[in-house]
Amino acid sequence: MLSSTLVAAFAACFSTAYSQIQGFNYGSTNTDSSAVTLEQFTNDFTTAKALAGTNDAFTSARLYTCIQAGTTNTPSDAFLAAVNTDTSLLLGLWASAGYDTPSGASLLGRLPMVLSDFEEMLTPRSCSQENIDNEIAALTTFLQSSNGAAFAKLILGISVGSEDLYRISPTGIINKSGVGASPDDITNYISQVRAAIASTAASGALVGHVDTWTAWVNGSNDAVITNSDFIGMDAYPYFQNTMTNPIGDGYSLFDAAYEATISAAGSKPVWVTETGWPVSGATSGDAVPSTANAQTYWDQVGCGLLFGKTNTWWYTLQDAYPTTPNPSFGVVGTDLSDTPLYDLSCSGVSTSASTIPAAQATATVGAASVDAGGAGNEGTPSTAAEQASSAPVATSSSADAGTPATATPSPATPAPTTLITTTSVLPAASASGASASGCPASLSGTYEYPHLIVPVDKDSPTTAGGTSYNGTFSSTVSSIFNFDIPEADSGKTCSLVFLLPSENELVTSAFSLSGSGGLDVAQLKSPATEQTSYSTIPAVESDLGGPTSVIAGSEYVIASGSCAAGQTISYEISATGSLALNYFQDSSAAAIGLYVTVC
Ligand SMILES: *[C@@H]1O[C@H](CO)[C@@H](O)[C@H](O)[C@H]1NC(C)=O
Ligand SMILES: *[C@@H]1O[C@H](CO)[C@@H](O)[C@H](O)[C@H]1NC(C)=O
Ligand SMILES: CC(=O)N[C@H]1CO[C@H](CO)[C@@H](O)[C@@H]1O
Repeated sequence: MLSSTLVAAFAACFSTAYSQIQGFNYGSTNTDSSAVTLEQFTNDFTTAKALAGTNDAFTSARLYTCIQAGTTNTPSDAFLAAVNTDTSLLLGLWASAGYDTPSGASLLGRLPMVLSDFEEMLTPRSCSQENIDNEIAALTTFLQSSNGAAFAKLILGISVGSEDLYRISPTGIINKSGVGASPDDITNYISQVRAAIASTAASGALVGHVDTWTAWVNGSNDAVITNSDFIGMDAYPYFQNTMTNPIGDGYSLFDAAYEATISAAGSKPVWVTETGWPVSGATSGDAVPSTANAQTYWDQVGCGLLFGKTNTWWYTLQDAYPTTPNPSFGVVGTDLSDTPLYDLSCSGVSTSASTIPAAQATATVGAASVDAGGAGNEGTPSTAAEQASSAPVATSSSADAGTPATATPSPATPAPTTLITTTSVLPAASASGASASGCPASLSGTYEYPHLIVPVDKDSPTTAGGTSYNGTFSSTVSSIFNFDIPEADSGKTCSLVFLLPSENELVTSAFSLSGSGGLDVAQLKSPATEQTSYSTIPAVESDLGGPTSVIAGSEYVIASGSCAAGQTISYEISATGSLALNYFQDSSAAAIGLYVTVC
């Protein structure tokens, strides 16, 4: 009953200011380890909504645990506070408590011991399971209370765990980030949570997981992606201290992490569950905490890239009560106040890329390129209890730090590449000065695939070809491709690429190719529909030309320019010469067909 319809409903409510959810992260304890009370949660949620400059857009809370601090499995007071203040929730269940072996002492009472007692002594007991049982008990108790129905309506998603996979990775271990959990554990707990809520008012809630971007792009964790309804990503350029990470690179580092995660997530939505820049604390690599830098990061990453475009829970409203941690990320200090430490209004911030230094130059990333670690972080909290409280965990950087996607190896066959650079073909909202060099032809980074392919036949001019999986180009048939360029690509560079692997590279696709000739590509003034026939092809906006000779084992970059974010862009491709090509458009294995790569 909740799921995406609810998300859509919420989005609609906030559309005056922002069309997606904005919120902050809320720990269960204060910096002195005391429990956050009902009154505090209530004041926090009320203050977040009233923050000067934000247009009342910060209406959501992400929690790390369902358990009220200091209790075994009493529901968090944040739940009632959310109901009372109409605050939407990304719930969290703490999923890392490790394993323990029963102490010999606890078995001594059984003397004399039998073999099974010794076996029990040696068998690790999952404390995490006990912990998840308590988390689930707290959640279901509140769902069954008199406030349960109102609470369920506020749930945007349920995250099973937080950065558990980061903590078992080399960088997490080097940085003593504390106990983590394996991908198997997380997927197991996800099933348990789904089963536990199935008969409650929250049945159908989106269930997923939150982790650092480095964990998401690690293929060994793919099962967690497969089993999640959403992907929560934490990323902190501040902590990427083995890379060049001054505030001037904050945007590009974040964007690279975000794009890599989106790429790894496939069809799953990626929500930004933690990011921010500290207002005070130690320097981390080149990253200097200050309110001025926190302001820059808010403006460029928050206002420029995230707010209104993707569900975002910023780190954070307040992390400095009663004492100030090092580093401290709060947009308010020790005193809770709706007057922030810096300007949150996004005023003077244009979302155009030109206001975002260095973004265009370095934002590309090889999604698959998480090699063994090497990079890492500092300042991460070391116990689960601390973690569940409020501290952000460092986002690790990977060893490929600074290696843009353009350096990723291209497919096996050495491919002749025709590069026809046109800077205006993918119309941009503004001339952003995007680099004219274009994006990689390979699909190793972010890319868009066509949402509609329509063949049209000159010999059958009034027949609507309808939707097709194939691209077909011959002396009589051409194909029209519609691409929906997401808002999120605003300010980026898009390249239109045509990929034709050699036959022996193909696994899940096939093509037939005969004759000789090239392709002629035209951008159309309006998108095609399933009813489009040869006689109703939309007018040509511009002729982009194309490769004069198409041969298998090639990648062609047809045109590059600023992404037409938020628009549907349509291209007609015809054959030249005697070329006849019919292929099954497919992005898995060896990708074949027409795509827009984004960088
Ligand atoms: C990748 O994930 C696996 C499973 O979570 C983990 O054991 C491994 O250390 C990770 N590798 C890196 C480089 O983070
Ligand atoms: C699509 O392409 C595949 C591979 O060449 C071919 O087997 C199939 O018949 C084509 N389908 C259509 C409708 O052209
Ligand atoms: C606190 C700590 O150990 N930080 C380390 C995290 O990992 C990186 C890279 O291995 C080190 O540079 C940090 O010193």
